[in-house]
Amino acid sequence: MKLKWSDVTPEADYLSRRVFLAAGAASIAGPALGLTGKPSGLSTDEKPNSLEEITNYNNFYEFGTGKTDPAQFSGSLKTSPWSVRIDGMVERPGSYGVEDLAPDAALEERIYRLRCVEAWSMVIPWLGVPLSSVLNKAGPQPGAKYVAFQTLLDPDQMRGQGRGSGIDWPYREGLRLDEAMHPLTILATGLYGQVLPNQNGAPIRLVVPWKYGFKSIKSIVAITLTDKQPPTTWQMLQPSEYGFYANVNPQVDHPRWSQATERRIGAGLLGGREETLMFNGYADQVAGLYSGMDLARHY
Ligand SMILES: Nc1nc2c(c(=O)[nH]1)N[C@H]1C(S)=C(S)[C@@H](COP(=O)(O)O)O[C@H]1N2
Ligand SMILES: [Mo]
Repeated sequence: MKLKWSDVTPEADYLSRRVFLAAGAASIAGPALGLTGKPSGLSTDEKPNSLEEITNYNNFYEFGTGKTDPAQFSGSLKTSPWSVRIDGMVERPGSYGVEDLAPDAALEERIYRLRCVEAWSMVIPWLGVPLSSVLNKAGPQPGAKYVAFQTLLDPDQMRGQGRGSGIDWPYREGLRLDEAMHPLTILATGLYGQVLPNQNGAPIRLVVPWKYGFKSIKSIVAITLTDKQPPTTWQMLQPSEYGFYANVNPQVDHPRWSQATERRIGAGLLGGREETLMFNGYADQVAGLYSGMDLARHY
């Protein structure tokens, strides 16, 4: 299906929500392998969404643009063995196994708010490790300023990567190095005490809770340190609507809709909208990263 800009609107989101409700909660993919994570003071005390909500209302365009497509079609992704290439401006470039980057014994539980640019939100209990611990394994060189990430490119496993999708695959994202090293930024390999379901970005995905969800790239195969701001998928698609920074900001509207409020998934269609918080509620921790920057210009 060819992607149209008008597909990505709160209205489209509402329509796919109705499909979701009609379809009911599907079973989750992936083994229900018991994992535990050390509790973290960085977790929110808000009530997490249900496993059913977290695994059946997804954005993962590699498997289609509908919210239930990832749950339906991501079973074709083979997540083991899986390695991540870490290269560019690092002292120890190489191919690292997921189990070396995020050993089960090192996992922390991070219950984070997730705010999608489409103006819906969830609370998700991730299991993961600080991205800084992974980058330090490779050793950033002094000149490195940015970190670029890539998702797997394989149309045989990812049906949405077929021709005509309108996206220049693989999905790419990036962070400034100081954002990447921030303690809130994690690589997740699990959620709700189990291995990450494919639809949530197995086997390893980024989670940056103060930015719009599209920054939190799934199923990562490459991490590259560089001294130049890397091209990123949504900015390449529509730079007037999606920027490199993509910090959650209720004062800077999307050109086609307001970002002042959000709909919490699971609150029900009559649940009412909540106010969106600056930096998605993480301002105390991250506002300092952007002091002196015009956030309306660097959206
Ligand atoms: N590779 C890849 N990563 C992706 C996406 C995608 O389409 N492809 N969608 C993003 C968007 S828009 C959101 S909101 C989150 C959703 O994560 P979740 O499905 O685990 O809640 O994943 C992000 N990561
Ligand atoms: Mo999103």
